[in-house]
Amino acid sequence: MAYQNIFTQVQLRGHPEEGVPLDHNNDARSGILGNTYWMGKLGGFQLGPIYIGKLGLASLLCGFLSFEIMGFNMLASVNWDPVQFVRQLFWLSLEPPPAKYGATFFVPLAEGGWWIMAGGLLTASILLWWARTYVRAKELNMGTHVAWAFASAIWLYLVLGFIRPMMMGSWAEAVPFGIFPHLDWTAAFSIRYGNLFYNPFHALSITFLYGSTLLFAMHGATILAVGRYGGEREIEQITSRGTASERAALFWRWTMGWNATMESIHRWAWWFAVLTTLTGGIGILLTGTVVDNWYLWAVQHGFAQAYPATGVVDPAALPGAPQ
Ligand code: 07D
Repeated sequence: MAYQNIFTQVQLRGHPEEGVPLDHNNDARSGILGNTYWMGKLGGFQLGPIYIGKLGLASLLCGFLSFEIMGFNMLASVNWDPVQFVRQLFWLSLEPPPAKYGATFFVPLAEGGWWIMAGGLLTASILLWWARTYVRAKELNMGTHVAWAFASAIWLYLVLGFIRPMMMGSWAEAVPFGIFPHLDWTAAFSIRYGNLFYNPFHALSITFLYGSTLLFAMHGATILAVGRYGGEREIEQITSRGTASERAALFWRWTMGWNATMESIHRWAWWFAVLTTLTGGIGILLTGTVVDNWYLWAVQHGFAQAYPATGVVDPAALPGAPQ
């Protein structure tokens, strides 16, 4: 008989798992929606119960409206031609108001008013979804770690689309809605502010982004490697000797002299993920507000070299140039 653990490719079809009951009647969760073999290949084979509730419904509604505003504006931009809409979809855009409108909320719809509306609804949708992750965790007597990690991503989103544009006094600084347009915006932003690679917070954000993937790979691989000893029961093995956890810890002490614990590795992962967007948001907030050109900033602080004199004058370095 083979040893089975939660990683073993066996799909038990028994009584459906309804989840713990809540201790009040305000429980808006659905019943079990079904199960499929293919979902079971990726994770749990059971679909549902799902909890929509008031926050979830309001969030989905705002998200849907925002998505529709973006879609219809893009459709209008190709003269309501559905074929061109599909062909050009990746290039289509809903742009924020131009600089002449500054940071006012009163902008004609066709000149960025729709962008403000779509952005406001998207923000409402995201914040309502955040509240949902917080409230659901509380209802289950869990910690709120997921909600706070999500909040870090929302911080970067808000800096990019709202806080920094308001500080710069112009909606035109914000990101357009569109697949390639938002990527073009990213490249243009980097060039406009003197190459984002010289922004130390961008570097920090990349460190944590890449670091997250590395840590995730190391932890995932470690647990899979000791799965045959029940390594998936990682937390309960922290204090038990002779277990999968002890092997996993010894492996890392052998190969790099030190090991995270079964608890601390999850804190490492949480912090790396959270710091990606936390440092990223700081970097974007400083751009154009405190630092106008990251390359010149880096030269000034001695970690980039000045280009040899070419006779070409950098207009940004001239006295009286806008800072
Ligand atoms: C963006 C925010 C949270 C998201 C939320 C979700 C919806 C869904 C759906 C309506 C991801 C909202 C949900 C909207 C709506 C419907 C259907 C999280 C986000 C709440 N960079 N770069 C980063 C690298 C360069 C630039 C971060 C690498 C160039 C700009 C990261 C390279 C240029 C910005 C990173 C590289 C440039 C960044 C993002 C290499 C020009 C940012 C972290 C190897 C291309 C952002 C400080 C993240 C930032 C950012 C990586 C190069 C520009 C670490 C690896 C030099 C303008 N870059 N980058 O998790 O924080 O994003 O910068 O070349 O704003 Mg960069």
